[in-house]
Amino acid sequence: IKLENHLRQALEHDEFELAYQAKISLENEQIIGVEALLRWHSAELGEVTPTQFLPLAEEIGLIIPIGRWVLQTACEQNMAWQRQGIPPLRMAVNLSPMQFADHQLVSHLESVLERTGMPASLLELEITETAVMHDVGRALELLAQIKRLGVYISIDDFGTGYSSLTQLRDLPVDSLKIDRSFVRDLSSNITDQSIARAIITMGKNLSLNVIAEGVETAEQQSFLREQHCDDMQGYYFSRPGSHTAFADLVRSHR
Ligand code: G
Ligand code: G
Ligand code: MN
Ligand code: NA
Repeated sequence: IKLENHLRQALEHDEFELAYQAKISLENEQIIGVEALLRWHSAELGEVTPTQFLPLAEEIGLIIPIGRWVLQTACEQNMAWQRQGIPPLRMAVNLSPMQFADHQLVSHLESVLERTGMPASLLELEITETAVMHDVGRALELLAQIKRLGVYISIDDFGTGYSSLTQLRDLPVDSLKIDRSFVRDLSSNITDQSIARAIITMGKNLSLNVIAEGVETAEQQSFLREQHCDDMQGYYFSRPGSHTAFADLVRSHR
């Protein structure tokens, strides 16, 4: 109850912030995009992590207004960076299952893009494999609508759900994000190596971009590069940081 009361006030008290983490090409180590990650600095509770409050936000429906704030803020920030001379980058935003089920999602996406002036091609939505596979029929229809806007779509936490090859073939998505749990022990665990290799091969065969998340070591990066994984994301290259820290990273990395 306590968490719920604070969470209900967090938006109006302006307690949310976005952290930004780079996505890197494995081929040339260029920054190819950025993911926005929600942070809650609660006046009463201190730092509360998304894993602590997102399930509750989802349960009580607050994820809808919070998710709208995230989308609007991320798009505004991306345009602000461009005005500061940062080259155009694709901005990824996470969508929870309830947001994905929201019938106003597409019209809301359209209005945020219009309001912020962000080109649809610079927006990426990350949707978990579980949310997509929960209702494949609806996902097919909704993803097709989102693609018609020109928005880029990724399947997050890939490998943890139960997609079949056939389902994946029919989904209008652009990218697979290999779940962090398969990357963590990549240097030592032969099973995880096989899984990562299988996802990369499958992605290639379906003409999908494949990105590995949670890359923390040079060994993990080398393995992924040898397997021709397209991109990576993780603490090894950069941790999520403030919008100023991210702008500095982009400038210093060129
Ligand atoms: O950034 P961190 O590792 O704490 O994120 C934990 C989880 O919270 C991840 O599963 C991530 O996808 C999710 N998450 C982070 N930001 C958002 C957001 O803005 N919206 C939604 N729906 N999930 C988010
Ligand atoms: O589920 P999703 O992929 O959206 O989760 C992203 C979360 O992963 C973010 O909360 C981010 O803070 C976290 N993260 C990003 N890079 C790394 C990493 O290299 N190691 C670990 N353990 N977590 C990471
Ligand atoms: Mn994500
Ligand atoms: Na993920």
